[in-house]
Amino acid sequence: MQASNIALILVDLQVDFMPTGMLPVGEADEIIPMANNLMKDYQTIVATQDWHPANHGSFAANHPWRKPGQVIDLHGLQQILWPIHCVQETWGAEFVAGLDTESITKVFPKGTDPEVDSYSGFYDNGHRKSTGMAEWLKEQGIEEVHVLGVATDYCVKFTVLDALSEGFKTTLLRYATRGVEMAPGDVEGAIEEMRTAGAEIQ
Ligand code: VGL
Ligand code: ZN
Repeated sequence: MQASNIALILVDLQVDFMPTGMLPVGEADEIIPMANNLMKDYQTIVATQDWHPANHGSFAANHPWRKPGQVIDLHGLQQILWPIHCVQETWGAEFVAGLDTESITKVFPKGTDPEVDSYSGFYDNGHRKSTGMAEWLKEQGIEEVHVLGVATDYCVKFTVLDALSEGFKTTLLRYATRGVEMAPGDVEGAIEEMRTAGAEIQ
């Protein structure tokens, strides 16, 4: 059992990020049994849920003649365009069927504003709006977080970096993460960034 001031953060364990989903992350399904096992050891478990409206600006399909992987300026921020994924109220946005969702204490949706993406579970990519996760964790007396999920090089990375800047002692459960690896080395680079920022890597 982990101490009661330590929370487990599950990042985006949703249908669309699994190997058969709309934004597939290789071997992401391997995380599910690990997450179910780990959850038994924590009293506070939060899950982030990528939760986009259909008109979200991160979807290539919402920009004429653009395709996934291209980068555009979205209201002043560099935005990588993605396939349509995790649309609110659709199957793809659901947590993976085998995930023990009963054990999740609280869910934090993100990416709900069509004008700005949100990789981190704490803030949007412009760092303007909080999801309330940091405040909520602090209210519960949480001082340390352990992070797993997808994608190592996007939502996991930015969640870990924000956790550190919010003052949480932060561990990346690397074995229970999988990455997009759009370019070779992206996952390794993300892990080094997290380590440099002060995260412990397990
Ligand atoms: C993610 C790209 C777009 C992630 C979410 O969960 O890492 N990546 N939306
Ligand atoms: Zn997304």
